[in-house]
Amino acid sequence: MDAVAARTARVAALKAQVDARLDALCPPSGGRLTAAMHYALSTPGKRLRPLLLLLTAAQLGQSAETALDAACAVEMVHAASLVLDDLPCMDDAAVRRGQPSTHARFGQDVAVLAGVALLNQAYALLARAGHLPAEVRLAMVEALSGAVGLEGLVAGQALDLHEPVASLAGLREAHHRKTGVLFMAAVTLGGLIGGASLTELLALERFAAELGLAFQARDDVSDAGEVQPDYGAARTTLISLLGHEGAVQEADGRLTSSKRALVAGGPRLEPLCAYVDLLMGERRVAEAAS
Ligand code: GRG
Repeated sequence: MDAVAARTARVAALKAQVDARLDALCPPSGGRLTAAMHYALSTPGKRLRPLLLLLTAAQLGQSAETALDAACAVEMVHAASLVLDDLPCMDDAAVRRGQPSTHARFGQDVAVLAGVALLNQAYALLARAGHLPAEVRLAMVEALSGAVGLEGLVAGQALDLHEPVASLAGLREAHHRKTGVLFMAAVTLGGLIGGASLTELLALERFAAELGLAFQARDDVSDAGEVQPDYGAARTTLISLLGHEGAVQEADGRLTSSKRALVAGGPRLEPLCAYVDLLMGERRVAEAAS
């Protein structure tokens, strides 16, 4: 097996561990609310955030088992954000991950409760990770709740709904809050579990912030080739601000910067560079998993 195939197989195996643990942590039995939570978690997502966490922790010498519940906590926050984002009062999306969105399947009332419950279960999972020192658990809760709150997803969503962006700086800020902050929390949790130094933690944050911008830039580029939902007034995107070529350059540049940040973080982090393209190119991972 060559190195690329080995990495692809490793990522697919980690993803399968995340899927199985989420299934165990949030089984479908118990009623309509737990069924909705299970549904929101089990629709086919790429599991990018837990993979970032697990690969970071592994790079710092920790097993997948040690970091698995923290990885699931991050995915629960992500799933909660998608459930809430899809609601009619937010982005009003009937389909998520190729399937009916959670409110389309279970009703809005249950979807709101499922999102809130997933969020709380995520923090509880971190607090209860008794195999990790209390100060690590506390730092993890602080990092993850910070990524959700007034400096993260919630604030980003409020801006998205009520203050449409028009400038490049504004769009980057929105992209950062939508994606970068949770990527940052994922690698920070991996770093905390792995006992990263301050220099390594800062490098990981920089890496994830750049990766988040690359991810969103790629999203704008690929969305531009698809039929878009009718949002009324046209949305500002990297394509509308920079043109197609400019948006592609932005994506490539951010990806390069993300790898540079890892290199700057030192020899323990540098090997993560080899996984960046793999994580950004979902197809090979999905194929290896099937
Ligand atoms: C209280 C958690 C919480 C959130 C409230 C609704 C909201 C505020 C925020 C939503 C922000 C949002 C929808 C961000 C989108 C992020 C994003 C890039 C989603 C797609 O990520 P992928 O491609 O998705 O990793 P999969 O489906 O593969 O997991």
